[in-house]
Amino acid sequence: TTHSDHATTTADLVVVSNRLPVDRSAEDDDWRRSPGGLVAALEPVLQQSGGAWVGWPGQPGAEIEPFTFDGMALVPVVLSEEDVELYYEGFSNDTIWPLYHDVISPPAYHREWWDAYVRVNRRFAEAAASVAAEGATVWVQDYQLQLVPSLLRELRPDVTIGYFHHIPFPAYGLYAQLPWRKQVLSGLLGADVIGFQRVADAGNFARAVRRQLGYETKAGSIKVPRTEAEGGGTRTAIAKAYPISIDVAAYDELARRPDVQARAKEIRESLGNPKTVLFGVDRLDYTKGIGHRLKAYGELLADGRLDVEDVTLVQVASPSRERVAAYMQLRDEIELTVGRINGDYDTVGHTAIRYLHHSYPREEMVALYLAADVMLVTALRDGMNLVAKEYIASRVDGGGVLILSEFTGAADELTQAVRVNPHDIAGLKDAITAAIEMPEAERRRRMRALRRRVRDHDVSDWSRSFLGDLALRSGEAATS
Ligand code: GDG
Repeated sequence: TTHSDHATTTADLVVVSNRLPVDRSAEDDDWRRSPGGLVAALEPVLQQSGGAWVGWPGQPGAEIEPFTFDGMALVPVVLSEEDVELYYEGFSNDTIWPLYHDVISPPAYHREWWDAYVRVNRRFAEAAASVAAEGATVWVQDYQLQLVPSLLRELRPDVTIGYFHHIPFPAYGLYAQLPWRKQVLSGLLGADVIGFQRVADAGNFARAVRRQLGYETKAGSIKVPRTEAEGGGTRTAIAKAYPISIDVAAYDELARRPDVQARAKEIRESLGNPKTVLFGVDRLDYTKGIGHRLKAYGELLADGRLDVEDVTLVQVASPSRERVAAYMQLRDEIELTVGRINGDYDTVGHTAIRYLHHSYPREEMVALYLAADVMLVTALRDGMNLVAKEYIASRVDGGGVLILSEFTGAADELTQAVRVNPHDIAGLKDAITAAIEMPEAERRRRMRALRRRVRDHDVSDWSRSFLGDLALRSGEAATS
């Protein structure tokens, strides 16, 4: 066979994502498992099946041989400085990301970025092809790798291919802007199962396929013409929603730890024990609606509906994509706004906004969740939003109120949250005051329902359900 040439070992299950699930420590050069739910969900599955993970190790230019980590075979893909700039920062994060998030920031279309995207996607597909065993299952993750499914299918018609899209898939009228709209759809359609966060995302995708490629789609089944090499005729690809979740048990366990609970108390004390702590935590990204949140909060202080002696907003903005111009500009805007609000309303003993442009360990995040009376998730568009689910999973005390934007994937599931349209500043202000004043019984009733939902759908259910559907497809392919 052609596919055992490049790698000494092959795997029956291969995950492909832009980043490998490890980071290299600056101190001792050792690999550490990256934080995050995807790794937590897939690691046990890969360990059990002797699986492999293909991805970029995070250092430009680094040529690293495949190695084993925690029972997984890790297969590094090389990205040069230029690849990072054109494929990753350019096409992925300055074309696809803003376009797929409803053009909150204008997407840039550059042919050199597209060329790099094609080139790098081919490299990922080749790496996956070289490590996949005969008849293996390959699971491709996210918008940086939309061409990998079809490129891989060309190289390896024997493998079953899944793709999961972590971000929104936009409405047709926006998607149609993309100069390479047909190529991207055909790239995705190389997969047997194409997973989305929301039913609406799967619907937007199917509509784009109908309009751009003219393929027949019916309730998420898409008839895709086979190439001559595949024997002609058609095959069926499935486009369906698989809402992602978090490692609920891990958050539950952390939130019950006495040291974490003591830290939550300490956080409130260090803020001067305000009556109410409002909390937001986001990557510093223009999709997260941080500016809208600050505007509403600033106006509530200006109106005298909130008093800085009683309320503090803690905003963690973790550094993100700092070399992309739109992110530099966003940081300037947010920090100007925070500075203005604090300058206007702070007293010597109390601050309106405790702004933190840092990343924190998960323990500290959970302590912050426990310290927060009201959690603010005001994204203008978000595939899912895991912060909302983490807050709920951390509230082992049954307290806390979640304010949740209706433009997040999470809003489809978390129906007992206080729902907001972040563009409606008056409505957002009313929601914040309603959350602060919400009677204890209602708070607890809502949180109970939210906790039930999150507990019943954790991230291992997500991967099990996706891989289960993929296994059904591979069974059908074998019998057809
Ligand atoms: C994409 C989609 C979809 C943030 N700051 C710190 C920190 N975080 C963690 C959060 C959470 C994660 O990062 C962020 O996840 P989100 O889902 O909120 O947002 P994106 O990063 O945009 O993720 C999104 C997701 O993929 C999964 O499919 O839900 O819609 O955009 O886990 O806790 N974690 C730590 N310190 C920080 O300072 N430890």
